[in-house]
This record gives sequence, C-alpha cells and structure tokens, in this order.
Amino acid sequence: MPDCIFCKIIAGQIPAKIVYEDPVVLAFHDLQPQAPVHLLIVPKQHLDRVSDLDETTALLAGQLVATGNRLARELGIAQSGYRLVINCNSDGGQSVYHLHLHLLGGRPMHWPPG
Ligand code: DGP
Repeated sequence: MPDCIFCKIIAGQIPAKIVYEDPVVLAFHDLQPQAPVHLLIVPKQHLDRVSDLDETTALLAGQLVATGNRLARELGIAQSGYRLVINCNSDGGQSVYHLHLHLLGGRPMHWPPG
C-alpha cells in the first residue's frame, strides 16, 4: 500500500529500530513508547485492521502472537508479565491502518486501560 507507513518500514523506505524479521512478520520499536518495552509486530502482508482477517489470513494472528511471546521471553519480561494489544478502528484507538500487535511490558499495566 503506497501510503502506508508500516508498509514503508517493511520495504526499508523509512527507518525503524527493527528487532526481528522473518518472511511473514516484522517487529520494531514503537516511535511513541508507552512502556519500557513497547514493540510493534506487523505482518508483511498489508491488512488494514484486525477485523479484516478471514479464513485465508487468520493464521497471521497466531504468528503475530507467537512472535510477541518469543520477543517477551528474549527481552526478559515473560515472567513479570506483558500485554499484547490490537486496536481496531477509531473507538478501538487505532491510528495506523496496517494490522499490528503491540507488545507492552517492563512496568505494571493497569486495567481498564481507559
Ligand atoms: P495504534 O494506535 O494501535 O494504531 O498504534 C500505532 C502505533 O504506531 C503508535 O503507538 C505509534 C506508532 N507509530 C506511528 N508511526 C510510526 C512510525 O513511523 N514508526 C514507528 N516505529 N512507530 C510509529
């Protein structure tokens, strides 16, 4: 998607602090971190939002979560705990319309998030 900021990061057209890449997903530091650990895990395939997942793409959700789990272990926050978040559309707090999973950790999280 030509105007998608995360597609541009995936294509290497704009910089990001990339921490993990495989043929399906890319993980990088959030530009506006909300916690000591705040990574974004995105599928390389462009989907606007989580509600666009269907039977042909649903496995991507598992790959995002599995990558988040592995990165949490590698970053040493698996034991203390972490949060995996996917925002959907405006009321859900989504601001970038390329499906992404937030990995947040390194401090206690509050609930409800507000
Ligand atoms: P969301 O609100 O769920 O759509 O989260 C989008 C996140 O993306 C938000 O926490 C800020 C982050 N973000 C926006 N633009 C950029 C960027 O150009 N680079 C990086 N690394 N993160 C970005």
